Amino acid sequence: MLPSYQLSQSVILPDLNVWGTSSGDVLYAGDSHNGLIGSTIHGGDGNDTLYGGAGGDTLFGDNDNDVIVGGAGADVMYGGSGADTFVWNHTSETAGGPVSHFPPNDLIMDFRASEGDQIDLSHLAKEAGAHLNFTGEHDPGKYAGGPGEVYWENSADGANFNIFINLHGGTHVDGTISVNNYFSLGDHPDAGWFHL
Ligand SMILES: [Ca+2]
Ligand SMILES: [Ca+2]
Repeated sequence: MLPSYQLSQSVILPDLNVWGTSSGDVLYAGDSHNGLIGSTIHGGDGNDTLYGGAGGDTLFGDNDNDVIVGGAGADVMYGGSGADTFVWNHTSETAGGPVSHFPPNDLIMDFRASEGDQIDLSHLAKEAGAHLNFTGEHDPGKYAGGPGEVYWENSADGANFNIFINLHGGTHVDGTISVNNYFSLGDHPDAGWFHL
């Protein structure tokens, strides 16, 4: 049985399981075990802000409008109900880089555009030296992207949308984020999914 703690606001503990309260919390995963083991954080009710640690964390916003920042490591994120925002501050936080490489990518499990969920990549503009722009579905005949391009394609098994971030143009993909398509109900990534 892993330790579990009930937290009030803005508490940092090196724990593996963190539960927020029924109001809006700011919760940070600890980097215990040198970040090799990720944490599990539940925001609970209220508009919560969740920060993952260095490891591969499992983050649940739960009810209401949450902000979820996985940080480093391959994180698995659930926004829960409400308009949730998934934030990346640097392409290195996307963990996977090109999707064919290990470790696996960050994964949003329950993205619902209809609830107002958003993927916030606006902090990557500085890294790119320019604003990012969404260019839609990847054209398989086109191997090189332009600078600042964000585009998507279906994963080989059809379960996920893989979203690619190409900061500087050319064939090198700087970051990859995956979104499970179970809740998309035939929808696919479009410009409205992103804050760029
Ligand atoms: Ca919440
Ligand atoms: Ca993390």
